[in-house]
Amino acid sequence: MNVNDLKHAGLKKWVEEAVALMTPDSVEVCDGSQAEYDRMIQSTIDAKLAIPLNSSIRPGCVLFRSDPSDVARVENRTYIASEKEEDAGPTNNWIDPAQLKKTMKELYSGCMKGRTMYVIPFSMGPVGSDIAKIGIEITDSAYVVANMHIMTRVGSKVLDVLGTNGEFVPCYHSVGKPLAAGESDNGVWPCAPIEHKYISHFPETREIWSYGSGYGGNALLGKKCLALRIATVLARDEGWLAEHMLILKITNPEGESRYVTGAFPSACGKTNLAMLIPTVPGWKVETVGDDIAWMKFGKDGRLYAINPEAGFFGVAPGTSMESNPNAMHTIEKNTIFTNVALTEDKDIWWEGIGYDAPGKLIDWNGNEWVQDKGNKEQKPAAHPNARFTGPAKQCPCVAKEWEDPAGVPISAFLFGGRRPKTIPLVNEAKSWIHGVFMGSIVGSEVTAAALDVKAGTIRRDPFAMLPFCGYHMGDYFQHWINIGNKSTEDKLPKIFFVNWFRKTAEGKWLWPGYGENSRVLAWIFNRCAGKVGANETAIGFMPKPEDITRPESVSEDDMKELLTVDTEGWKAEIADIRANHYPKFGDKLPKELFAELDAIEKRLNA
Ligand code: TSX
Ligand code: MN
Repeated sequence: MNVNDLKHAGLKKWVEEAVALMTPDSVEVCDGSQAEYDRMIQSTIDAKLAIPLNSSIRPGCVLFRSDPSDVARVENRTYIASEKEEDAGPTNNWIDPAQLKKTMKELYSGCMKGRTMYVIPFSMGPVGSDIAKIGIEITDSAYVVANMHIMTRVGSKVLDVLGTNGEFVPCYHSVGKPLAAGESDNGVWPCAPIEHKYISHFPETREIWSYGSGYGGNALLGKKCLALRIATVLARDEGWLAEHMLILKITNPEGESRYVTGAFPSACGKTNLAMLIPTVPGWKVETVGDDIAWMKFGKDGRLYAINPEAGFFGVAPGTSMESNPNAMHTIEKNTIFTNVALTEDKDIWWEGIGYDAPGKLIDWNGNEWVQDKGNKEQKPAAHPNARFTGPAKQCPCVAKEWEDPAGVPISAFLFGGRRPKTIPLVNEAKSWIHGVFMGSIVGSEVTAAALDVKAGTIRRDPFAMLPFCGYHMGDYFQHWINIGNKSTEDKLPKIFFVNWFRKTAEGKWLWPGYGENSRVLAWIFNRCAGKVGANETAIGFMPKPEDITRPESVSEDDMKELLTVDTEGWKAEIADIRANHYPKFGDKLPKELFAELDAIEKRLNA
């Protein structure tokens, strides 16, 4: 489709301005068809950026290897450019929007020379859903177009909903690597050096400008940029929630279903939980979403969630038939792999895939790689942040209502993190504000891989939203408190804190995790259904020992340790929050949260 065929005058004008600024050789408006997807993939194969995988093992799949400098989101180059610095808050990078636009316009000037500009109309959420939002991404990357086809709903049907004057979030993206006449990428992943990369958000004008990176969250602008950073601002202003949460459907042996959402910091196995296979007989878990939930109040006063995405952009290393068979089946076909290793028979391999590397591989840098299990220093064959992009509809456990435009009614919010000590297996909030407190203190143990903080300390990531909130985190906590005042406690989701990662003093896992987590989900389900009691403790409601069935591998003593209040540990936790965590948010930290802290401390001392 041609720019002149665009019926939306505002959209047409915006595209024409971009063309004048970025001077591409040609412009294409994306229609979202399979033929278009195939053309995008073929063009990246022709440019030697993509390698087709073995069609008898992995039909419709390709492998990309990025530039070694362009392998992950770049938080230090991610900006919230609000009019006032105070509105971005202390946990976001801020630049004056006028100044940032001036800098970026210079970078955008002529940046698409030698390339095609693709105009991608996309819907976050089922097309036409009341909860969905439309974005238009302008990009010079066929890799981005192909990924957006999987991760969002793209094309003409979106333009139909947009009509002649509908609202959209304008998103600029360029890899920042113009081509000379006759030049091709020829096997070199295009991107700009780090100091020219900008992932910019303009919350007041609801715009996204991204430059210099072709990777994931930096380039697929519907995901972290629109569905989280811009959407949090819309949600604050319009009274709903845009959250970094998975969405699960749980069905009990009687056939009754409930839906829960959950927020976890990175490396807690959120995608594994989203696709969990229960070990408790008769229970079923299905997936509605694995990363983002948008929730609005229905007329009945309950919160309804949609998954704004249409695919999974998951971390490959560690994904195996053991840890997540449903993810493994999802990515058997029609999947884009980025920075995984390539086998001799043109299949994929990564660390933690569950079997040894078969023969000689090509690693994510494009070099020959032979597994040497005796060598602890060996560099991994797949980048630790290597990804798969797979369609949600291919997931064997995707819930039938995953695309329901009305969303699914939410019974519970889960918060969690990797906490080797103190935090029990499960703990239910006593009230909405207590639950907001739980969300605000989410954190995970720092692993040896992160060099900035001492291993063994807790890195706080409130609501798992620290890198994804488009405004001041203190105001975000207040928004959560306000949401609680828009309905009644019987209709609001119950809030739970879970911890699959408790260890003994000797460093042994206390809880087997994975499918066994269904025992905890069953208790949560039954709490929501009013079918089970609880012990009221200083930190919240906890299961009575007889109400959570014990996995075979867990001793009675270990079960007790998982489910008792560590009073001394909690006192230290409270002191850490008071001294080190809450002060980060300054005056904007709602006083209700300090009051909650005082109340819990008082109960612990009673
Ligand atoms: O994803 C995980 N989940 C959630 C699953 C639904 N992981 C992997 C985290 C890294 C992404 C887990 N790791 C979980 C978990 O519940 N628990 C653990 C810790 C653990 C690891 C290995 C064992 C037990 C616990 N092995 C044995 O007990 C034999
Ligand atoms: Mn995420």
